[in-house]
Amino acid sequence: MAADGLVLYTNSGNKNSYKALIAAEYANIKLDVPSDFQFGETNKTPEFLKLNPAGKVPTLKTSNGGIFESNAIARYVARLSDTGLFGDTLLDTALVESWIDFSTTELDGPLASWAYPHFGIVAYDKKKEAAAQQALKKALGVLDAYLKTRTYLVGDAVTLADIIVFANLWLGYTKMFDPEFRKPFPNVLRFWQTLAAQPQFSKVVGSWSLPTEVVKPPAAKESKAKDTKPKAAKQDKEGSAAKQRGLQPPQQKQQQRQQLRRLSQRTPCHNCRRPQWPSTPGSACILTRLRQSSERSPLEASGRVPISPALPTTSTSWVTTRRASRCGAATISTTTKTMSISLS
Ligand SMILES: N[C@@H](CCC(=O)N[C@@H](CS)C(=O)NCC(=O)O)C(=O)O
Repeated sequence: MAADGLVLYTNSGNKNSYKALIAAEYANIKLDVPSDFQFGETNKTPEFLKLNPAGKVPTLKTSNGGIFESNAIARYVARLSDTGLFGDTLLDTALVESWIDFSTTELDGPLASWAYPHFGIVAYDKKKEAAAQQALKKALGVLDAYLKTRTYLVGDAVTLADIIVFANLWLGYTKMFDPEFRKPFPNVLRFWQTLAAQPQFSKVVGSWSLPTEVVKPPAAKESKAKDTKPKAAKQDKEGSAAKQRGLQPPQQKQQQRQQLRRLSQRTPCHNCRRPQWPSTPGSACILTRLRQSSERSPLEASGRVPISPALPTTSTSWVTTRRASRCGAATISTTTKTMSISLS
């Protein structure tokens, strides 16, 4: 039976659209799926936004207006004829709704958090992945125990609860659940495979196979996360840990070490043999330069300190300073020599 004017906008292979398409098979109605739908374009047009203000798919166009959110679309389609997809009693209907909500929050949410980074949809984060996997395993454990004595979730026939749980586990059983992951949940696997074998399901989803390994996250994103984040985090951590211990962060320490190395490499002035800084082997120290040449010193050039060509006497002295600092449990003492020049 063709339902008048029912158009389902979706990109192909969208597991959320499977919900309405499978329900339509049970309702024995046809949903038109436009083949010219362009994801990211069609769903952003003003006409589309009138049907679904969020501009997302799936979206169902009826002769009276649009319906959005895949569960709501599936519910609407399941009620278009006497499908039995809500069970036989009021309690059955409530349980169908219970499992639909469970599926959305406990299965779809964590599975999406785990899987989407593996498809490059969002950035990969190891901690988030572990948390999502843990939450998903917990929910699958609940589902597995419940299905131990049951073929379907509510009653003895397929309901909308089965359809929605099936669709929400689609990415898992086709891309993410490798043999090791699915091993503790044999009843969920049997349930899912039983549904996949139903003609109303297989007509929509086509062929599929259980994954032998988990889809790998895009290499670039993973390595970027590995290369930059932890390094920056490590430096940050070292820096703040050092600050907490009253020490300088690592970059400053490195600069200090370089400066000390430069100072220790002083070479004698070719004329007076005094160690000079900055050190350029074979060159003259500033005092020699002032004495021997007509070169104007920067001080003289500034006009603030007039220095006559016949220089007055100069005296130099080295001041040794010791500084102790703490590095972890050890005390480090640094000795710095400073040359002071006095012109009289
Ligand atoms: N909770 C929604 C999810 C809808 C959704 O996120 N759809 C995605 C594709 S799976 C979309 O249309 N994204 C387009 C966009 O965000 O612009 C449902 O169940 O229908």
